[in-house]
Amino acid sequence: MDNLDQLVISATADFAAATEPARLEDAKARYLGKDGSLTALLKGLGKLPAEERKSAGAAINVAKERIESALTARRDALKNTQLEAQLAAEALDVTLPGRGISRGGLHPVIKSLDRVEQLFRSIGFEVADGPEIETDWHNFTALNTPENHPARSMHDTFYLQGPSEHGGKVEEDVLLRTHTSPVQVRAMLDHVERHKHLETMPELRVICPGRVYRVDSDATHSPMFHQVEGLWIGENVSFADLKGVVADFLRRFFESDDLKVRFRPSFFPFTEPSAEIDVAFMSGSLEGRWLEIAGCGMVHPNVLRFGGFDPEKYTGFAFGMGPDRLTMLRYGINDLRLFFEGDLRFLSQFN
Ligand code: 2NM
Repeated sequence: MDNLDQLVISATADFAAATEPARLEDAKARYLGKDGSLTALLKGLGKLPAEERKSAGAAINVAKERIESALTARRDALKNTQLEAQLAAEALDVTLPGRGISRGGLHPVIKSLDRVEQLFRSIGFEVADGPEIETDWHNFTALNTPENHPARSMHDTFYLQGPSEHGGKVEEDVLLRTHTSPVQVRAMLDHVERHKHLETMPELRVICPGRVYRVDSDATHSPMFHQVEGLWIGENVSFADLKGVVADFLRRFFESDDLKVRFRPSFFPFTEPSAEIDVAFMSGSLEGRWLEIAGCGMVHPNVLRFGGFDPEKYTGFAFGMGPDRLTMLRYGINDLRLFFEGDLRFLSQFN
């Protein structure tokens, strides 16, 4: 075997020993590179006698081509091995079943609101809604809230536009409603407008569920929370009616007949007299503890008048409660913030 055959065999063996592309290129350089052994032979051609040069050159070129084709074959082989490894690592089992599309569900507080609506509809109440951005008049003035009342301060209410002077007239403030009572003011005005041609108007029975806003944020207060308020106005509506309607509602809402309900004197600008409503469960982890659950009272004559009703002829009761709190009690939830974080691990438990 001559030198050239030796060189081809040794190059082919070196190429075979290279198991990654970079090593293969190193091996190539040893033969075909600037200082490679085959390149040295080509450079040596000039020193040969003229009559030997042609055949020696041809032989070297044959060897060069054999080395180059061995290199190309090894490059292809390495590329294939790499591709196969990648395909194996990233294999997709296209026969696996799909993950499916998960169905959305109702938020637990919305479920409570739906339940409250359903229970009040069953005793003849309508459900009303109104704007979340309210006028100062609907949110405070019509509800008999005095000018200096703390609820009207910037520390308690989100105002969207401060008072500004226009041609000497103070422009009306707008704010994020702090309760749903302004919806009831609108319901009163609307009711009176629709029935003013009658000697005696039909009764107004309405509940107003929705989002309300206050400047308050900690473990038990969220700047946005929910409220549902109820209102019943007629010719002979009494505090006894209020007690019956509320106690019956609470027993049906909590699906419990052994539920104690008590009315404790209190104060609200929009009702007189006013009361807090407490409940006590007779079983379960909260057994025997009085829990404040709602406020209520007989609608103040000034509020009736602002709503267009003659307080000499009509009386009414109103109440307001927090469906966030009702939901916590109903499901045994201990942190209000869970409702507003949007964590599916929490929310999906209710659907
Ligand atoms: C409460 C407590 C007591 C209330 C009053 C009215 C209106 F508009 F008729 F005057 N709506 N809701 C009311 C009364 C709300 O929430 C704690």
